[in-house]
Amino acid sequence: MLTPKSRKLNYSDVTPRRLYLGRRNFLLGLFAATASAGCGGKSQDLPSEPGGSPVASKLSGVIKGPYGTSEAQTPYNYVTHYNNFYEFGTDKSDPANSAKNFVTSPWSVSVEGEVKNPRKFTMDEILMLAPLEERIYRHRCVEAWSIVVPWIGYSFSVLAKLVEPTSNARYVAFQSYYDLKQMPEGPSAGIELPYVEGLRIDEAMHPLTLLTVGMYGDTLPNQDGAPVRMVVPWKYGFKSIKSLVKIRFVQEQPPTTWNLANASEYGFYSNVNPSVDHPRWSQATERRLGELHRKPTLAFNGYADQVASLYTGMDLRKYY
Ligand SMILES: Nc1nc2c(c(=O)[nH]1)N[C@H]1C(S)=C(S)[C@@H](COP(=O)(O)O)O[C@H]1N2
Ligand SMILES: [Mo]
Repeated sequence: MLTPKSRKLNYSDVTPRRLYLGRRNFLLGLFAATASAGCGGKSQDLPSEPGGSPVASKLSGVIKGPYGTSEAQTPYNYVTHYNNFYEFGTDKSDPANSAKNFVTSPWSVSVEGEVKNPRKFTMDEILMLAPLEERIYRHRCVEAWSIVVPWIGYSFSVLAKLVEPTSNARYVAFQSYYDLKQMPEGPSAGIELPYVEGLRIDEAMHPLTLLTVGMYGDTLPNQDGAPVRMVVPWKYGFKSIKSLVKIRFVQEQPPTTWNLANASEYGFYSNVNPSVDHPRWSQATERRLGELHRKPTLAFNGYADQVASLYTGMDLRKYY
C-alpha cells in the first residue's frame, strides 16, 4: 500500500529500538534534578507509576534538530503539572491526575480530504516515518505564561508529502481524540469538543511546524498530548492541538475550538504578538514557569526570522 518506498524497515521490527521501557529510571533521575525547583513540593505529589502501560517511555535514536533555542529548558515537573487539556479538566493541575489512565494504545491517525493518498497511520508508523529530532522550542500560552521544552518529532511536512495534498488543499484541519468514557470532565469544560484546530497550508508545511511524539527524551506524557500532537512554536499554545486522531486537508478555513468559543478573543491565526493585547490582558510580557521575573514577549514568539514572511501584506491586527 502506501508504506514509504524508500524504507525497507518493517515497523514491528524497528519499534522496539524506539521504545524502551526505561521510564522509571529516567524519571527518578529527572526528579532528583528538579525537585528543588518549587513546583508541587512534596514527593507524594510526583506522578506515581500507574497500573498497566507506562505513561511515558524512553525514545531512542533521537537526533539534534534545527531551530533550537539556547534558553534554559523549563523543568519537566512544570511542563507535566501545569497543563491546558480541557478534556481532562480546566484547572492547570487537573490533567496530570485525570489523564493518568488515558489509553493511548493502540492509536492511529487518519489523514484525509484533499489528498491523493488518504490513509490511516498507526502510531508505530508515525514513529518511523522520519528520524526523530529534538527541538528545543519556546511555547507561549495566550494566558501569558511560557515554557521552553525539548520536544521530539519531525516536521509535519514529512507526513503531508506522503499523502500528497492536491492543489485544492489550502488549509489543514486537525482533530483531537474525544471519548466521554475516558474524558468525563469534557462536557463541563465550557468549550465544544472534540477539540479542533487549523493551519493555512503554508503554515502547516513550514519546517518549524512539528508533529510531536515526545519530550525530554521520552514519549509524551498523557497530560501533554500523548501519543502525538502538533507544536506550532510561533503561535499561542492553543494552536498546538493534543492527542491527534484526524488530519483533514481542506479548501476552506476550518473552524477552531477557541475561535468558536469566543471569536473576539481568539482568532484563527493567533500568532504570538506582543503589540496586540488580548481584550482582557496585555500580551507584552510573559511569565516563564520556574523563573522569577516576567520577560518581554517576542514577535512570533521569537521566530520572526523564520515565519514573518508567511504574513507579508497581512494586517496582523485584523488577522489576529
Ligand atoms: N486537545 C487539546 N489540545 C490542546 C488544549 C486542549 O485543551 N485540548 N489546550 C491547548 C493550550 S491552551 C495550550 S497552552 C497547550 C498546552 O500544552 P502543554 O500542556 O503540553 O504545555 O495545549 C493546547 N492543546
Ligand atoms: Mo494556552
